[in-house]
Amino acid sequence: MNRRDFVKVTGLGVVGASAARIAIAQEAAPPDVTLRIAPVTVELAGNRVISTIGYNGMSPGPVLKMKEGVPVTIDVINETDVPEQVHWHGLLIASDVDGSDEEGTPPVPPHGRRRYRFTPAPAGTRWYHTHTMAMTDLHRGSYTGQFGFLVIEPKSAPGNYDQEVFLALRDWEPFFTGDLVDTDDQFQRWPQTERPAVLDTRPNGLEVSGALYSINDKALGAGEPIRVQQGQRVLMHVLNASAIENRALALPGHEFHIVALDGNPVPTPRPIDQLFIGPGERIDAYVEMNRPGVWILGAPEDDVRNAGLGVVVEYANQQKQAQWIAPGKPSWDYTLFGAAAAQPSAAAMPELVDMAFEKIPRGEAPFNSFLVNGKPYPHDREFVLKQGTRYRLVLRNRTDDAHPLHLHRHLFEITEIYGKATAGILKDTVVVPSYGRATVEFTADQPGLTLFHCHIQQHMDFGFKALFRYS
Ligand SMILES: [Cu+2]
Repeated sequence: MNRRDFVKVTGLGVVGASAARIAIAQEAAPPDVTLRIAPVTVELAGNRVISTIGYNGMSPGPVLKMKEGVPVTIDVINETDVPEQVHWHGLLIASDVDGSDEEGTPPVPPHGRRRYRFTPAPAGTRWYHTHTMAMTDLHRGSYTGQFGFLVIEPKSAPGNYDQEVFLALRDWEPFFTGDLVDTDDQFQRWPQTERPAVLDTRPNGLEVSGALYSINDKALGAGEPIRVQQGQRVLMHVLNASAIENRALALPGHEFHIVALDGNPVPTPRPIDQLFIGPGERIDAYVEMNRPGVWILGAPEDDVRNAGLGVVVEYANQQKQAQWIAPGKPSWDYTLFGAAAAQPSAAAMPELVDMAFEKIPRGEAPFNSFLVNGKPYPHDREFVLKQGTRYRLVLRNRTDDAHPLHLHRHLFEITEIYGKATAGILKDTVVVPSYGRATVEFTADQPGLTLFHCHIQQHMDFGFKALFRYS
């Protein structure tokens, strides 16, 4: 017990009332987890050291492990000069601890602290990260190193594997550019149901790009390789912790057996040779190590991989130069991992909510802005949920970009994407292709303000968000 706690406890006798006694005793009890937000330096490679804000002196922060259904107490200490928010991404928790100003979560004051208490659920690979606005400050919000994995362990043991690794994809040293090369469109074609008859040809505003990349805190070639042995099954937990871009990942000669998306087991686990993952998303996949050598697990684009987005996978007793082999045409498609779609009965039809997203080029010059259903944020009288009702959100992407759309505090089921019906894929973030559409369903069973937004920081900050409320 430190001096401060001691002072609190002696104060008890003065208060007297038993409810206050319990509250103060809880306040004085040590937390299960302490997160300290403070400046850190990250040595991405010997000659590349960056300054950012991290958790507990690191970026990424520690892998937090919690048990499903067992309440936790987390103390967040903010040693910076600005208010902070820690969002527990993918958890079904109350608005006042979810970590979003928009939902009314009290921030962690500058040079202050805040105690969070919640019951972690559901089991699976979740993550935690800052949720402040950044606007034009590229040293704030999710441009910083405030992110980490949060694993909620199930009550029963998960599948078998020999080794597990946590791989958070990141970009660093963001800058504004009017010259963004978007590579999302290399992926499979889809019906462009939302493509306007007449395209907006006004010049695009400045967007954000990264100069350096890493997996966890190391650029490709720096740090330790992932050491494996032939015959091992390695479970990879992949997170795109970027504030900026969708990413792909390949490992020459190996396949990723997808078992969960956003931490939730998929109905049809199966292998694929290349991952595609938007900011905020997680993929759990195991890899059978059956091709001895020294390989680069990395981004398929040469410039991105060479700027750091990769890690070496080294089999035991192999000492050659790490090899990269360009992967074939990507085939990523969420519906590969879904179940056959069932036709809902007319009586069980969910309530329809249409959301159309538009980009206004240089709408907040020199930056773009975004509208939802033709209107600016917050939309809080527009999207009113009735508790217990099943909703079908039709997400209409009327922009020339793919957007990772995230719903707080709820899981949704993808029922249609790329023009294909599917079922059983539960997620909290979905990448809706450019001029394409995704349909997702969820049950309104988490009363409280609920934020919905694009997980690309600049898009969110410039209007790509909506607030759902319960009636
Ligand atoms: Cu976006």
